Amino acid sequence: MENTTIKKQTIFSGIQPSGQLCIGNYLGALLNWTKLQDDYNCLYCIVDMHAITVRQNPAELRRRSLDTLALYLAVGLEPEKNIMFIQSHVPAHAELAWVLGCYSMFGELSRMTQFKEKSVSNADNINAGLFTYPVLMAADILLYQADLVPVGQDQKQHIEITRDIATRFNSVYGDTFKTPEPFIPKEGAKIMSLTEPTKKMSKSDLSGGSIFLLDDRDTIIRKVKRAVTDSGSEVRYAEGKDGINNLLTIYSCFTGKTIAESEKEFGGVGYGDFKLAVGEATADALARIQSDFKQYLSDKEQLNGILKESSERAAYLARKTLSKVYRKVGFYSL
Ligand code: ATP
Ligand code: LTN
Repeated sequence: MENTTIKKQTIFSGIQPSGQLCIGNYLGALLNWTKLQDDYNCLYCIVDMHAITVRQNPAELRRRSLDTLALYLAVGLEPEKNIMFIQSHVPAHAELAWVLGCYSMFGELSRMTQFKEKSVSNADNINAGLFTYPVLMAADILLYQADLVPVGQDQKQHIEITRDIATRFNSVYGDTFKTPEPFIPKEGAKIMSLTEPTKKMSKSDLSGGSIFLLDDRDTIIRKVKRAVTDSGSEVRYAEGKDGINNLLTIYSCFTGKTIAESEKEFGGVGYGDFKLAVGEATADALARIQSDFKQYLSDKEQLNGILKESSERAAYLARKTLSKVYRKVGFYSL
């Protein structure tokens, strides 16, 4: 009989342990990761080296790295199906980043939106790491010959530059890297801040605009109640209604209903009652994640075991690509 076995494609993605994960990270990235784990070879990284492009408290960074793994597990990523590891545990990421830096152009890095935005929000620390951030991200992805990269909308530009770097390298040295595709959810790709609905929600915003995955029920309901909306009264998805559009998106992501169904459900209902429903749906969805998180976090030995085994598997795969790259660029080997 003909061999019909199809090799599974590879997925790589990562989240910075730069704060408590928020529902933007969950709906834009993590939720998709859980859906992909059965059909792909998946590597999910905790990118601590990216996190230090912004000043971090060392003790907190250490703690959050482990919290992030516990959250990966709590949202349903199974250790048997996914390689979940910490970036700094696999030195090949830094090693490939150096090489790729020599094939990345100053001009293209200067055009990155995230660099421009973070240069404004961290004006006192516009360091070289912030500038070369996309090069390290390209190394993360290209090391594993990833086919798909599930991320939120904001990372699309970084996947594009990854593709450009890969293509440039391949054109000089012959086929070396696979060029990856972004995988962005239809709904939830860009969850906006509750207090400034024209800005993306982010885990490092501590001003009340972000709902964190570990926020308790009352906090979630209070934050949604205070969410900025418009002066109208109709729960409808429309231009100029950024706040309501965002709440409708959050509601539909957490309940599995479409935007149209949600609009219908709240026809004739005031903003106050609608906000309460959004808060409750969010809190309900997060309650299970929170109780699983506590359980996973209480077993540090299990978490360390997962990290150790995963980083060994990742290092093995990464080394194969790195050796090929070193050979191609002409590094002498013993
Ligand atoms: P920071 O505030 O520290 O810059 P962040 O909240 O932007 O962090 P990242 O670690 O940069 O989070 O991103 C992790 C993943 O979450 C990425 O795939 C990113 O695209 C996605 N993501 C981040 N914010 C949102 C959002 N508001 N809506 C949808 N996806 C998001
Ligand atoms: N830059 C990403 C985090 C990240 C990443 C990656 C995502 C680092 N390396 C590789 C996908 C693939 C961000 O979300 N800010």
